[in-house]
Amino acid sequence: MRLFDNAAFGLAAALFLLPAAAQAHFQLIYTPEVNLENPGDVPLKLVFWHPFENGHVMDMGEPQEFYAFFRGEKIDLKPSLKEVTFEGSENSAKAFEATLPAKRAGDYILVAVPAPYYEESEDIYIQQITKSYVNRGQLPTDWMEPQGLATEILPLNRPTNILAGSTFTGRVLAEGEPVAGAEIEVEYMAAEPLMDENKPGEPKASPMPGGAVVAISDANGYFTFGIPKSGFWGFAALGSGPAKEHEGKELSQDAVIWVRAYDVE
Ligand SMILES: [Cu+2]
Repeated sequence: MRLFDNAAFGLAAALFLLPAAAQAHFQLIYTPEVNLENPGDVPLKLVFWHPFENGHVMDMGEPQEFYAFFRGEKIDLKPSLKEVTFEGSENSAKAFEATLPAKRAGDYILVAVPAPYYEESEDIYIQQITKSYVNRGQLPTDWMEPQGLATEILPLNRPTNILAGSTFTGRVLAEGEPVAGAEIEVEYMAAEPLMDENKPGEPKASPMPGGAVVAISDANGYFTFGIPKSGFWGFAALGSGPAKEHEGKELSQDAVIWVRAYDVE
């Protein structure tokens, strides 16, 4: 969802009770285990979804870019992309799977630049430039580095090792500069995808009664959010990117980051 900047659309949404309006879209780059001990191939899923609600799935276009950043170098993952059908609880949609070869120890920053998606209910395009993180061997190497993306959220806490009950701080950037006052939607991956079946697993949480959870970045682009529960948490800065138009329509170029929280046991 995004805040209505158009009163007519707000009214239309209220009249027709569009379910999409109450939910947050999130591009996923998902693998169940982000802390790896041994070298090997890591299976990945790219799904454009409403994972907090375990809701509607959107058809993804073929990603424009998909790579891992490792020790200062890009590993192109596009050749490993394979189209799959993700069967959500409400519908099925086009998604992708891929493989990350994680041979050496360190951080693998996964970056996906999807093709803009046309959202009919809002008559806009959405492009969620997404990052998620895998680490091998507990060795921190690259996670604190910006990736030079059109827009991105820079993590200030190690994204593969967040304590449930602590906080996550991020900084919203557009072309490397901080974005003040960005609207950031916060999402819990309530149902994690089942890797073999291309469908959601059992949800571990219910959707929020008030709809989207939202934070606003401060004057220097920072935001902090208390992580209440273990699992995967996503943050999406809406419209923080420099591109504002695609094929003659409004484009929301968003920055998405996923982090993994664990309980202290
Ligand atoms: Cu939506």
